[in-house]
Amino acid sequence: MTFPNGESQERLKRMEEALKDTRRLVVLTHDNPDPDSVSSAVTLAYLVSQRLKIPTKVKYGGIVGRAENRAMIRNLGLRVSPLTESDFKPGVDLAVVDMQPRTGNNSFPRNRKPLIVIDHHPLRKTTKADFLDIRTEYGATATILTEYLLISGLEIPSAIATALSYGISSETQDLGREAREKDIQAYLALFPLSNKKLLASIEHPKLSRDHFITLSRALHHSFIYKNAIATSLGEISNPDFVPFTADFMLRCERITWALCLGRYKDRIIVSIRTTNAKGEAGRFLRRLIGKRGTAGGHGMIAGGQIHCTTMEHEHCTKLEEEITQGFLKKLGYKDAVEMTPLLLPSQ
Ligand SMILES: [Mn+2]
Repeated sequence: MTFPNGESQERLKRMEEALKDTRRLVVLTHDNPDPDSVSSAVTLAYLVSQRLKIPTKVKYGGIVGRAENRAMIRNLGLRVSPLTESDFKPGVDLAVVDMQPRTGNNSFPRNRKPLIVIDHHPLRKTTKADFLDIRTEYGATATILTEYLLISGLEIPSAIATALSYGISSETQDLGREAREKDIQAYLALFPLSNKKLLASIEHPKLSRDHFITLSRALHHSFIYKNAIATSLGEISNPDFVPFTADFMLRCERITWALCLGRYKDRIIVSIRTTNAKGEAGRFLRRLIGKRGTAGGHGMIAGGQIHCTTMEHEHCTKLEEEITQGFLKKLGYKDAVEMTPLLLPSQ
């Protein structure tokens, strides 16, 4: 099997045709971007600015919270910045990566249509674009962008190769979660071009004291029932603590489903993780949250949010209990079950 195959060649051509009248481009990631979306966005910006000479900026909504993601941007000198109102002014075309508008996890304006959408999440009915490249069979959006980059014939800067390697490895937990042959091939193509020292500095960053405080809270507020674990973090200073905690708790022995909830600004952030490759976590969480908010994801990972009219403690606690009970019910534990603390007093 050749990598990349002719399909990406064809798609790159069509993408460039879609950009023929573009004078300026903004590439938008999802809110609180992860390494997959950041590396995909900077690679798209590099392709467009180098090949078509179109001035291109990478923008994100929310914050970059996770220490690894901050290290990635800082140590690789990636040019990404928070979104401002003026990014959406007329005359600027918009591209989105690793997300689709109107799914609740991004700040794409409702009155605009993106020129380009490149993503590996399932296509939503509402998604429209001049150029659409959705590949759900890929473990990472960064793999799609790696194919474009390899086909473009452009020189591959070490910072971009390193960013994409980390994008693929973190999205797939070192190629173990939802990674397919394409992801492995992309990673292997990038590996010789990546800066190993910088890669290590991204994977093992210093952690804030806040991180340890939240970790302690997570441990004390985790409850188990059979193969399920649920954690309520309460108020958090950094939305990325929620997916981080869900990943971490899933490592507990015998646990195959993890739910984590955290209160951030005007919403409750929800993450689901499962070790079940057929878990359909995205659909699971969309049904669990229902009309209370929005959610998305894929086979083994999913994220969502519940917008709250009030963040009053009682109200949030009640909502969180509802979600936790719903989580257990969807796993087949029909009656209201009693969960036990993860940290039982030592015997
Ligand atoms: Mn992704």
